[in-house]
Amino acid sequence: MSTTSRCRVCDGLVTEFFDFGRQPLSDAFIPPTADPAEEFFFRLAVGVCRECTMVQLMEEVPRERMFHADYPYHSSGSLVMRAHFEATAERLLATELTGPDPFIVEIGCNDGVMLRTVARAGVRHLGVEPSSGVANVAAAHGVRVQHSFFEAETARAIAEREGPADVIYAANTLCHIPYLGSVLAGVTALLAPDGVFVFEDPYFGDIIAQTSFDQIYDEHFFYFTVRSVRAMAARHGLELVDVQRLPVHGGEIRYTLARAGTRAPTPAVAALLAEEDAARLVAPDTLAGFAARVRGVRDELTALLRELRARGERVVGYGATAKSATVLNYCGIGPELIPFICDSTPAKQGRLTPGSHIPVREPAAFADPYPDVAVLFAWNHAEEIMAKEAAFRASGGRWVRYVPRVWIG
Ligand code: DWN
Ligand code: SAH
Ligand code: ZN
Repeated sequence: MSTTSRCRVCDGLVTEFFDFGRQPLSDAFIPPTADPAEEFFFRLAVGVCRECTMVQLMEEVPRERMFHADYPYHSSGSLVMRAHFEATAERLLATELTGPDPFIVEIGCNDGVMLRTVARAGVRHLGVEPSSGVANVAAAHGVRVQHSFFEAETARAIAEREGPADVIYAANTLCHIPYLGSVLAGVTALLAPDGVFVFEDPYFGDIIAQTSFDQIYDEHFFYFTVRSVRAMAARHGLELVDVQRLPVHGGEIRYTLARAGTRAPTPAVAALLAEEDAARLVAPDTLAGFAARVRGVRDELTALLRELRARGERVVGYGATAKSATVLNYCGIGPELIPFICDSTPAKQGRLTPGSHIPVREPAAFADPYPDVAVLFAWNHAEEIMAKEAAFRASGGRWVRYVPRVWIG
């Protein structure tokens, strides 16, 4: 075990600041009949590059183990996210895709949640999506999709075949790609001279502010900040020209990159940089404080669940998220504390959560009968889920949340 590694962006020295220990693949829900000895584990630890400030995992999981035909996450599973991506598409159509025969490429289009709107508008588009199960769903919705990993070669081939892209877009995908240099080389090969590369991912500033340590798992290789993204862009002749904070998925930033010198950066870029500096986001004492709070959440959450069990209360989980893998495995929570988790994703139902082996059941099981307490693992969808399940609280049920702190009510 090494507490340093090399930065995947600049080759500088990365210093570890938290080790979650042995963790499974966050989206590898296993059949109850599977041989537990076959489950894949790796060391989940996170560090910061002392050269370019990029926060990243210390160890990388091979991409084919995570993104394949059976990748279970369907982006359209949340109404709020559907509305978010519809609005995103409408905005791009109205601002960047207004020229003659505009072209947009999406990296990681999943089930086509964003591109469906673009396709309906009749605008030329291409989704690049390696997980063929979700890619086929996108295609069924009229989205043009190519089953591959976006990287330099893929991008060059698209540019040759279809010409330059006015917009390259990625949501919750760029942070999943350790080989970022290859992706950015691809972006510069494919982007039109005055085009934009727009991407949105969880913001490290929000992870620190809310102690949302469950954002850290195998698929999330990078944890971006304005400073680290600006430095990464500059290495590829790109410039960070806009940043916008987004409320989705627990706090994200949408970054807009353009070829250096083609667009004037908005004041939001300097403003957020100054905010990050004032917060000393990646300073050793900030990271040590985060680490101490993570241990605190673990201790409080496990103490609460044990107390509830001792009192004979019925506890279930809600939302078998990828994020929950880190919480469950790091805290050592299994079916003895949470007998099952409800989730609306058919591909997760009837299976067991990775590493912690908690059965996943359909949402109908939640009310059959209502438990005393439900742990909300999909805390980023709290409003949507609590509204949908309003009858649970009305029946006397209580929710448990653990972001930004352990809370029951
Ligand atoms: O970055 C990623 C994000 C975009 O999606 C991927 N690496 C994997 C995945 O992460 P996640 O699983 O943590 O995402 P969500 O969106 O927090 O997952 C929500 C889960 O909760 C899904 O399994 C669906 C389920 N759900 C539900 O059962 N009822 C969600 C809603 C809104 C509901 O009403
Ligand atoms: N954009 C969607 C999907 C996010 S999940 C949303 O915001 O909800 C991350 C997606 O990235 C998965 O569908 C995964 O298959 C895809 N992905 C991972 N590596 C990729 C790569 N190199 N190129 C394109 N897509 C990739
Ligand atoms: Zn670096």
